[in-house]
Amino acid sequence: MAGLVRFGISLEGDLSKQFDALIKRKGYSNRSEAVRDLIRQDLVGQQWQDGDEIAGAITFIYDHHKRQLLNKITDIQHDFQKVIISSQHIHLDHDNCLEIVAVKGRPVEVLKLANLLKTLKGVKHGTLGITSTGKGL
Ligand code: NI
Repeated sequence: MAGLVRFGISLEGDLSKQFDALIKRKGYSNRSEAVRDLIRQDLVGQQWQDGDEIAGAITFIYDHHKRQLLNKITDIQHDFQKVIISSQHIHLDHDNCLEIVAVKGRPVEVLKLANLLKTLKGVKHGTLGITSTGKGL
């Protein structure tokens, strides 16, 4: 890793106030850490756009009583073994299951998997959290 580089940023008064309020609300210890996160966020977005290998988590909830749905979810996950690095099933309550699928791979494959799972009938809600493998950040 290269050494620390310092540079100044000029902001309009209003924007600066809003930024400080955001830092406080999010709990950053200082402006530098907040700026670093903003930059990394943009870099991660770039990695996705460039089709680089990325990491993420697909999280979804579904109706436990729909047995056919369980089979479909399992079938889909077996088809995406190269992308899935781990999955966890949590019995939320009597009726609902929560599943968290950790993924690593090309964005196009990860998106395909996330969309297949999220759009299954009986899946009530799903999200894809995207991050980076950490390489190059
Ligand atoms: Ni369950």
